[in-house]
Order: sequence, then C-alpha cells, then structure tokens
Amino acid sequence: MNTAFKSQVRAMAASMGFPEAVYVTRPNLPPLDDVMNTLKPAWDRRWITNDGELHIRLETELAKRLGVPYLNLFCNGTVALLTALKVLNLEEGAVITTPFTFPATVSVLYWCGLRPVYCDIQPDGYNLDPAGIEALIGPDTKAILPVHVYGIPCDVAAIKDIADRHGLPVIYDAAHAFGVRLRGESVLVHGDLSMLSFHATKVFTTAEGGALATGNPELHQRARVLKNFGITGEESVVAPGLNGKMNEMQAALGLAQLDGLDANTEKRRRLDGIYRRLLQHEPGLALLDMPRDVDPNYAYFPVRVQEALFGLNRDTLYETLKAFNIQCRKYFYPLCSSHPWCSAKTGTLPRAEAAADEVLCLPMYGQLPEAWAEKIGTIIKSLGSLARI
Ligand code: T4K
Repeated sequence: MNTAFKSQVRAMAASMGFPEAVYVTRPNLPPLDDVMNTLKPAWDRRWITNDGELHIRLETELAKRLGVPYLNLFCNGTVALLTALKVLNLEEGAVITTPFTFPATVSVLYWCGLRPVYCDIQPDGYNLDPAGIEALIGPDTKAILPVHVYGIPCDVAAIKDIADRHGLPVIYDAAHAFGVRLRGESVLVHGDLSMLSFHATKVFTTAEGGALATGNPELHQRARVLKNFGITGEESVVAPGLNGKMNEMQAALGLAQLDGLDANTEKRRRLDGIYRRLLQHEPGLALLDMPRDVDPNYAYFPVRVQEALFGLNRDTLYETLKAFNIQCRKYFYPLCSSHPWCSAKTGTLPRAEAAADEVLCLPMYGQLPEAWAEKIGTIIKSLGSLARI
C-alpha cells in the first residue's frame, strides 16, 4: 500500500480505532455464580468426573435441545472425532474430506492410520462439493468426512446418495453447527455420526468439550465404551479405548449456559444483520448466503474479499484492521492440503484455494456491542473507499 494510504489509515485509526482488542470471538460465559451454584452439588458429593450427575444432565438436556436421539459428551471435539473413526472401525485407507477446515478434521485421520483425499468445495459455498466426491472414490476409500463449515449445512442429501451407493459411512464434522436446523430438523441427524465442538470459541462452550450425536444406538453405545478406556465393568475391558470423558466442571459451565442460549443466538442474528446492511452492497465483498431452509446459529461472519473490486486484498485488509485493534481471523488459511504433514497427493483444489486466500472472518459473538459491529462495518467500508481512490 502506498504512503498516502498508510498515513490516512493512521489518522483514521487514531479517531476510530478501538481502545481494546476486538477479537474474532469471545466465549459466551454465564454469570460465575450460576456456574458455581450448578457445580456445588457435584463438589459436595466429591464426584467430579466419570458419568457424574451434571454430565448426565447435560447429555440429556443437549440431546433434547438439539433434537438428536443419542448424544455422548466428550472432553473436546477432536477426541470426539477420533472416537467416531474408531467407533466405525476405520483403519488404514482413505477418507474423502475437505481441505477447507480446521487442521483437527484431518489430523485425526492420521492418528487412525488413515489418509485424507481432498475434494474441492462447492462453487457457491464453502462445503465439500458432492459433485467431486464420486471421482475420488477408490478401492481403499473407507468413509466420507464432510464439514458443515461456518455452520452452513452440507448438501446432505447428495452426500447420502453417494455414500449409500458405495456403501460408505459418513461422519460429519459439525464443530460449527451447534443448534443449526435444516428443513426444520437438527442438521446432526444426518450421517452415521456427527461431531460437535464446545471449545471456548464456539457458540456453546464448556471451555474445552465436544459431543458425538447419532441416531444409531449401537454406535452410541460403542462410543460410550471407547471414550471410557473400553471399560464395560470393573473387570472387563472390551476394546482399546481412550479417555475422552467430559468432567463435572465442564458440564456445570455447559448447564449454566443453557438458559441464555436463545438470547445469544438472537443477539448474533442482530449483529449478522448489521454487518449485512453495511457490507452487502460494498464492491468486492461477498457475504455468505444463508440458505432459506436453514435456521442458522450465526457462528461466524465470513467475508470474501475480491481485491480487483474492493481495492485491498484479504491479507492487507486483515493487517490494516489490526491498526484499529480489530483482530479478524483467516479461517481457513492455510488449507489443510498445504501443510506438509497432511498434503496427501491430490489434484488441484482451485475453489478451496481461492476461498483460503480471500475469506476473512469478522468479530462475531453474543457480547459484541451492536455499536461495535456498526463501527467495524463502517471502518471496512471506509477502507475500501480509501483504497479505490
Ligand atoms: N473441526 C473444526 C471444523 C473446527 O473448527 C475445530 C475447532 C475442530 C474440529 C476441533 O474441535 P476442538 O477439539 O477444538 O473442540 C480456534 C479453536 O481453538 C478451535 O477449537 C476452533 N475449531 C477454531 C476454528 O478456532 P484458534 O487457533 O483460532 O484459537 P485462538 O486461541 O486463537 O482463539 C481465537 C480467538 O478467540 C482469540 O483471538 C480470542 C478468543 N478467545 C479464545 C480463547 C481460547 C477468547 O476470547 N477466550 C478464550 O478462552 O482456534
């Protein structure tokens, strides 16, 4: 960027910059007293993990709230996903997945002796493109692992059709999709298993945490055993399990948050509306279309930056916003397919590559003041106008 642009940005930042960092997200924390009051009975019982009462209550409440038949809580989403692969006995071979995701989606494959085969993303979205899957299926393909990126549901019908015809199981990485409904029902009912993340950066959080949802009681039971070392009784260990359990402190945080969830989603919806109003007609910025048949959770606000029209590229916008104390994130750059440890041989992935180079996620969380979202949108517009002079 030229010197004139830089000095104008400095002047703008001096008057419009935030006094404190505005992060891409913040955890949705309930009042600490609520957490303590919820935790107290477990504390008094001195029962703080291993199927504690809070854990059982949270499992029941979440299954009901999310509309899934069976749900297992986990210590985090990554271990839940790893367990899902083991539940389906997936070992050795290939799994078709997307490169446009957080590294955990792919790293668990390697932990199971599997390897990713990357399929490009949709022409008009950020999820794995079903049209590309079939050409990638080979004799050693073991499963399909799509991700509901930013909480927008994949084309679940097309993926099911392909999976059924080839006899492949489908595991959804639904880390971003807590509470999302598709055509009136939970998006988690699709596939053999769906993984949720309750990390601090997610719309529902237990600090670290996650879950596996399924409609299949046998898969549910196997996940329950595998997340507890494979133990089924004091003297019986039926499989090589791991320790994937959620503890009572995590469960208390989750339970104390449930009452505020709808208000949190509603606030996110308003923030989403503010950004859309300000940015939807801005040259060179493309916003994520919200499909009509989806009840979203407004987990992220990704913006696609096209340099030729906006005047700045994504990386320059990202850096320039830091001068205003606005800490956006480039979810998901770099692509998984570009990390040396998971760059399995693959064809070109032009749509995923373009998305990784152009997407910027703006601050989005329930406690973000609406005035801040207005200001962030206004700053972005002003930067575009300035760059196009
Ligand atoms: N699959 C997908 C598609 C995923 O996105 C993820 C996780 C997983 C699987 C794995 O699920 P888990 O095993 O995590 O349950 C964050 C999260 O660490 C990660 O959970 C998440 N995806 C990913 C999208 O985002 P980073 O590296 O961006 O986190 P970090 O620490 O830079 O935090 C981002 C911002 O959040 C900070 O700038 C400030 C804010 N923050 C963060 C933390 C931890 C807070 O305000 N408070 C906090 O306590 O990865």
